[in-house]
Amino acid sequence: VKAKYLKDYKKPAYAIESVDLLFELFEEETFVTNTMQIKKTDASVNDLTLDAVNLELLELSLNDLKLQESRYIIEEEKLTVLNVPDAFEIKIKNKIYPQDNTELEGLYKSGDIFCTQNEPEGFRSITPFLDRPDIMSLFTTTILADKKKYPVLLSNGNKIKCHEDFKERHGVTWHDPHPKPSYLFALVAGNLGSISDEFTTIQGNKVALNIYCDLGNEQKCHHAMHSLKASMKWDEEKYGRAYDLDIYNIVAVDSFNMGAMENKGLNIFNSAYVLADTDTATDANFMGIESVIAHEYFHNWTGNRITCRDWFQLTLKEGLTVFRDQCFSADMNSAQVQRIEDVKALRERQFVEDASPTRHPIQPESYISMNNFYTATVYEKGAEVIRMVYTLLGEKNYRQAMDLYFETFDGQAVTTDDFLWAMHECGDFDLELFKRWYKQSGTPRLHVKESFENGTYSILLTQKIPDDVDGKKQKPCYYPLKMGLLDRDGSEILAKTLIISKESETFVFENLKEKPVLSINRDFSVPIIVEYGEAQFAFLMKYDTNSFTQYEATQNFALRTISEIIESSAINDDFVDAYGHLLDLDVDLSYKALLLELPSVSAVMQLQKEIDFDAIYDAQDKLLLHIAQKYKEKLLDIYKQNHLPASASLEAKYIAKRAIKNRALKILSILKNDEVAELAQKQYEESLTMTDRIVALDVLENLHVSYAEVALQDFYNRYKDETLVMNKYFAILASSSRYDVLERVEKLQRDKVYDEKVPNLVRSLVGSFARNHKHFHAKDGSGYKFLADKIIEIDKINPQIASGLCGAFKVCDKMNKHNQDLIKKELSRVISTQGLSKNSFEIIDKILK
Ligand code: B3K
Ligand code: ZN
Repeated sequence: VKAKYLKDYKKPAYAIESVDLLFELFEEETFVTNTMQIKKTDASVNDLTLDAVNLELLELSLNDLKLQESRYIIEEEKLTVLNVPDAFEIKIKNKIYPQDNTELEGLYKSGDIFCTQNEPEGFRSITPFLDRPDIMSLFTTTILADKKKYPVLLSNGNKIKCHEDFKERHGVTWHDPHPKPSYLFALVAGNLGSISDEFTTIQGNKVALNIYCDLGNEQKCHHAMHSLKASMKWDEEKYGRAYDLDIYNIVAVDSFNMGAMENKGLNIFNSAYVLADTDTATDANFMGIESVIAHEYFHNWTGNRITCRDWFQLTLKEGLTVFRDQCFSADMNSAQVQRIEDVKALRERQFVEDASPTRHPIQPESYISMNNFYTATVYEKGAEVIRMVYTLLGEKNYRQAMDLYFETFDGQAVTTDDFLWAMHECGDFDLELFKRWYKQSGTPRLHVKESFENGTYSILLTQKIPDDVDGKKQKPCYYPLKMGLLDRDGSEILAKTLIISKESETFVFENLKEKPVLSINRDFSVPIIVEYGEAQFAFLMKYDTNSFTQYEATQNFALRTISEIIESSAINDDFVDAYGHLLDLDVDLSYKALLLELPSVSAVMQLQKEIDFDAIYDAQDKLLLHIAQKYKEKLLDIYKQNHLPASASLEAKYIAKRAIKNRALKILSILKNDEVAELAQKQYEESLTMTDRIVALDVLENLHVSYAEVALQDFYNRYKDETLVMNKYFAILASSSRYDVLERVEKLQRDKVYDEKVPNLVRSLVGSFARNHKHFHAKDGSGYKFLADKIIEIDKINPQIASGLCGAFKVCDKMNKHNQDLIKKELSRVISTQGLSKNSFEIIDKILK
């Protein structure tokens, strides 16, 4: 297994100016004919080496002359044509088997639909090519297929021709006028339903919008369509970027390795991010669709028009596009809730990754399988880095800098340095120091020491930078730190953005009557961990004017309280009182629902040197029980006030009512009494939305065995034909706290709804179990053995999904010796499996090192 390194980047020696593709789709095989116009860009080279995986070559000709076997070499993953002229046409015909492709990369079948996934390196398994993002070409694509089975034939760009002159078969030719890298190529063929709409761009161009799905699901596409139009408008308003083709197609398929893909003019989506109605999708699902639709649309400018020079630059398009979709969602919904949700997700996934043996900078230096680097770090931490640029520049300069970036690099494949150059042209920050965010891994910490004397308040801020994954020292970071000072009455004295650039620095605030209260890292302006000396959490929970740090104070106080319970089993009454105050707050109810949420197991785990899941669960339950007992009446009131009148409306007001009511129900469920069980059961039966139904089901599953049995059976019967809903069913059962979870998960794998070839189902059953710390980390090693067996099995089907599951073992070196030994035993067994993919190998190898 060989690694690739950023430092080895070389410019390509050829340009592929145009590509003409012919796909002849049949049930047993597909023929691909690829005609390319190629020019040398480096006169010193003689041979042309194309990327080609599992190549079954049928014809090869150069300038219309068939090539003798002595003129080319086929090696593993390469086709080399010897002694090529300076400019030439090459024509390759080969055969592939999409119906047998379970890796879901390249051309494959999802049910009866032909579709593609080419980022980062899937195109090479379709046809030989210079399959790298800095090769940008004009694509023309003809698809020929059975007329009845595949009435819809799609590719990138505009439809330029229909071929109707044969009996059972037909064809369509598409041409994309924008040069693009091969990873953005897409093809779809199927018998699909669709909905259509139209958008007129700011320049007055009419764009036809189509969303395709399985027949019968058309009515579930409207929210996606609405989100698409909102995204198009937002990008015009906020970034001055309009869409650039006459048609925008989205296709929803059930078998997809990730969320969605931004192929030029033909996005392909995991159906979970397109299909929704209130009977089958939760409020969170609706929001998820809005944000993924926006994300893929925004890629048209940040990713497609300006793409990455090489895959080490992935965060250039992903960090930036995540930042853009986060801002979009903040504008569409509640900005304060969005910020907290984004930070929560970052800490749950990225902070854990950043503290593990697979940690890497947002711009990694090497990889074995690029597919392993579509990570929370490259995406979410990458987005935080862009957010810091935005904060450093301010809205106006940031917009100018983005304009400069688009003007300068449109149509090119560039680097993160190019991006930062444009930002720096329009802003004033230390470019070289800031670049460390791209090259260093691990979550920086900031220690705060306060002092007050004679009216002068000072804070000594000391950076603590973790070593990199190989134990090498790393340097202090440069960032904008938003902070504020409050006086003892809770009114704000000042709000400021400090620039942090040194390892240690003191900031002084003069002429103060009394020692102020510090509110630090407001809006989470920098992705770090703050280490407080004596913090005024209870005060900030009451008075902080910044909604993020108010939330943060609550989380920190709760974390401190849980840690104390773990140590001494005593519950801090100050926290419980402060929590009681939150219950009375008159604030936006979806924000309040977040304030009332106690820290997750993962959040507590991140504080422990040696993770003790049992102790965490016990302490959490103890605190929650105390709160539920003490505030039972208030919580019941909150529940009742927001439960009725019932509504399935998706207006923010009703989403908020559902959020706060369901938070109250979940907290109350720790009481494990009949009153709460009956509330949940009634909610299950009367629910008008999936949001209410699924929360009730989850509560029942963990609260009342016999009520749960009835509800689960009802749910199964009602939704067994809706795979997307069945994902939720599997997830609830696999995340359950009941003692026999593993047994039930094993049984569910044999359920006729379950299919190991469909990534969503594997993620919701096996993936959810792997996140069920209580049972996954069972002392007898049964959870580890189960997952290891699954990884071996699934690796043969779909290496990307298997290597994703390996991530559950990342916490290995933080576990006690007993569990560490059990994990290592299982991972050693997996890594020595014959034919293990490089995807799984790379992750396990890092964990075992
Ligand atoms: N760019 C794709 C991700 C491709 C993942 C390949 N394993 C989706 C996105 O980020 O929009
Ligand atoms: Zn993306």
